[in-house]
Amino acid sequence: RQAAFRTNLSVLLDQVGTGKESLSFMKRRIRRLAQQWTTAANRLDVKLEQQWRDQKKILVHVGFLTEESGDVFSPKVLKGGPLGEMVQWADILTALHVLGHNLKISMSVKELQGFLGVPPGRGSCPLTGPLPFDLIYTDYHGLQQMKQHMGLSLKKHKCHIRVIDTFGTEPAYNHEEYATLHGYRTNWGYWNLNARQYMTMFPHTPDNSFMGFVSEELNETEKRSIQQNKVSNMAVVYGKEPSMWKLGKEGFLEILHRYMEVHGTVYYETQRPPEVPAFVKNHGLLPQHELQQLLRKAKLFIGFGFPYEGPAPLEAIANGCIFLQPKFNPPHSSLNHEFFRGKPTSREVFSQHPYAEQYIGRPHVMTVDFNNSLEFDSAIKEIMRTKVEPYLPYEYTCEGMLERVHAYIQHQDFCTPEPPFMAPNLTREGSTIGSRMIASLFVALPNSTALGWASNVSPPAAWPPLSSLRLLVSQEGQSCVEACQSAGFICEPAHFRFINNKEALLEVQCEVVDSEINHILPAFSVMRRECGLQREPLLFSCAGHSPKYRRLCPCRDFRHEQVALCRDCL
Ligand code: U2F
Repeated sequence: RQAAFRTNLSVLLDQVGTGKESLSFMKRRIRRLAQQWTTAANRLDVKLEQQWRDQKKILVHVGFLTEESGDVFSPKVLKGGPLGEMVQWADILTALHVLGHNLKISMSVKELQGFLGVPPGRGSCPLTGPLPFDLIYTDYHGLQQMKQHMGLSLKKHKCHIRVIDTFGTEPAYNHEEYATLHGYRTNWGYWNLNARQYMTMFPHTPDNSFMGFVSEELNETEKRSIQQNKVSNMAVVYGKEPSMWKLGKEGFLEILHRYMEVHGTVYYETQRPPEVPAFVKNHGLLPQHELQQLLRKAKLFIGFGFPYEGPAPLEAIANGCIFLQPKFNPPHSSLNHEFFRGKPTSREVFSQHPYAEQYIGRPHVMTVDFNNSLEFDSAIKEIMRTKVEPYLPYEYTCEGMLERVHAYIQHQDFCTPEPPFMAPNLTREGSTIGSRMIASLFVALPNSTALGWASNVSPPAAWPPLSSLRLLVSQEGQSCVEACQSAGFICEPAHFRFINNKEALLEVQCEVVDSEINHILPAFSVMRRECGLQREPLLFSCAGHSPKYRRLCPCRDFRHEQVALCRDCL
């Protein structure tokens, strides 16, 4: 069946259910953004020009909100607890509904069992028949619950699963045996999924798929009125929990207060939290729409280093604030910071909000060393005199999210075995390389004929399409994430299988070519003239790097403000 866009959200609102603050928060959000979703659906409908879209049967099982997982989030919704996850789930549900899919929503193990058709009960009772869904969106808690209640059949059906995973999972942590043998074992990873089945909140690592969420959009009139009503000396502090204000913040809060009126939205019960200085005008935790109103007046939204990578800075920038945040030197990661410890990634976080820093940047975002009071002082002054327009990257608009989720649903397929690989007849651009290594080697693969498939045979359908592939060799110690980025591309794990061959290594003049199980492969050691190909496709990793190795990297182009999609991806 063809999926048809839906603009009425009442069925969805009924499906979400009642009885918990988290559900009420999500429903309020869905209602508040309803108009925005409708406009976006109409626009995307026109943009896709009647393209056929399969209607999928989709189950959404929100594991972290189930009683069985302890649901620590719901009781904190009105008390300054994390809301980012709820923002994202509300938006995912809305996107799937608006795209016209056949949606079932489960927030308890009982509902999960009902939808899957497994008999209720505690033990592991395998699902015997076919899976009644094309796709299941869940999280790590939900995955664990499915394992407990679907038993062995989970393995058989796991290609249909998508895991909403805020901070991301790198391939080395995802491969059970490899993680266990090489020190990448955590409480979360080791599910042996294709790493692209993990879907993140920001485009952290291209090894995973970027799901995202949406932020409020403004029309031209609203933008103009916001710019006229900005109070140039008004700052709002990012941090709704008193603990986010501790940790020696007094110094720079004092400096900030010299120039600006400081506002906060810190949760409190009866008394003002002692962490919040007396000069701060604390509004208490605000409902989302009131926070937006506050941000519309403020000039500056300032982060103190925590929470990491939340939605609020995007909302602030969308409402015309400049986001000022601390640089982290050394970077924070699971190796040195409590918050990231045990998370299935070694990603290094160089500031409180790397997306804001890398993808948005000046004039909307300023990332400075907060320990350097001169630098901090001059940043404040610069912010007060800089005029900025409200800005929201396309990928965080409703249309951008619908477009991306639509593309994933129609094109990502982890169930059909990939066709046997045929070595492409790589055409090379640029001069002869000889025995000397060049910094980067681009290979254009313009069409199927150039890839060595006879012109009367259609090439295996690859998504993203092969036309987007650019082969590049990293520097020693550099990952493919960085190598592709520094050339203006993005690493595309789906393309690894096309470059994991001797032909791609042709110019390197390897003395030995081995095939091994290691997440930095394909790669080669310059010193030893040893080349290594990857033997385990699950370990293809954009993130992997190793000091003495140069990696072979499958990069691809990407759309402006829609990094998840290549030019020909729609
Ligand atoms: C992130 O979670 P947080 O909930 O701490 O992220 P924030 O960026 O602070 O904000 C989430 C939402 O809270 C709303 C605001 C955002 O949409 O509009 N809000 C509000 O309604 N009222 C207020 O007074 C203040 C904010 C991240 F998203 C999680 O994944 C992480 O677990 C967490 C820790 O790093 O950070």
